[in-house]
Amino acid sequence: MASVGGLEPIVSGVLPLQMSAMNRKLLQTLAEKISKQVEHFNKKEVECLIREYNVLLGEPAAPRRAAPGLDRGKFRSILHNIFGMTDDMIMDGVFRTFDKDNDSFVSMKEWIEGLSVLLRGTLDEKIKYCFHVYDLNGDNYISREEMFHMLKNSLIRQPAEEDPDEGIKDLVEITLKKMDHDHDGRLSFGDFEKAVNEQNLLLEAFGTCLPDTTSTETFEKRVFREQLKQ
Ligand SMILES: [Ca+2]
Ligand SMILES: [Ca+2]
Repeated sequence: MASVGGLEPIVSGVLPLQMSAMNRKLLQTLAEKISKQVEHFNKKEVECLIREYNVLLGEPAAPRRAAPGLDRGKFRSILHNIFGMTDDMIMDGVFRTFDKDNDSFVSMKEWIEGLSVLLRGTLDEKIKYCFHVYDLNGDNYISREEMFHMLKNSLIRQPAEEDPDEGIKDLVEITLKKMDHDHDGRLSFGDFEKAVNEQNLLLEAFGTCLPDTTSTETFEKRVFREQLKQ
């Protein structure tokens, strides 16, 4: 079997073990239930995503006690290794956005819901997702300070620049001018939505939080390959 990005041998080795841990019938029932609640994936695809989730989750630390989900560290390494994300602040935002019930773990359902936006979301769904990632303190606004932190984090510093913070402050003001439609000095969801609809490139204005086409295709090809075989 050809190795896809070095992941194939690990996945093949773990999969039978995981399958015995979760009864096949149970898996199908669960996949059916989730596929009715989550957009963009059919039942077979949900089944593949559940298997992938179990592989990523790994062996439970205590026997017979299943982990409540992917913790922040595990989730961040997935974002980095599979979807090529590099920015810690943004990855924390993605974690917070996936973890809808805010229990510090990404559950199976939260994993599939999040991926439905990441891999196949409509523009509207992606606007909601990105806004949530960028609203670092969860107060429903992207503030000047939040923009400053994210832009500072994502920009490569020019060594010749005397005061790099000044350049970023300028960039924040330029961005606000472009996106702050109601002129209150911060971005509401309405501001963000309007700006991105007018200019789609602004969707990831404050840092990469969506996978590029290549990593999306690679992930789908690998994870859904079981389905293609059947
Ligand atoms: Ca959760
Ligand atoms: Ca905020």
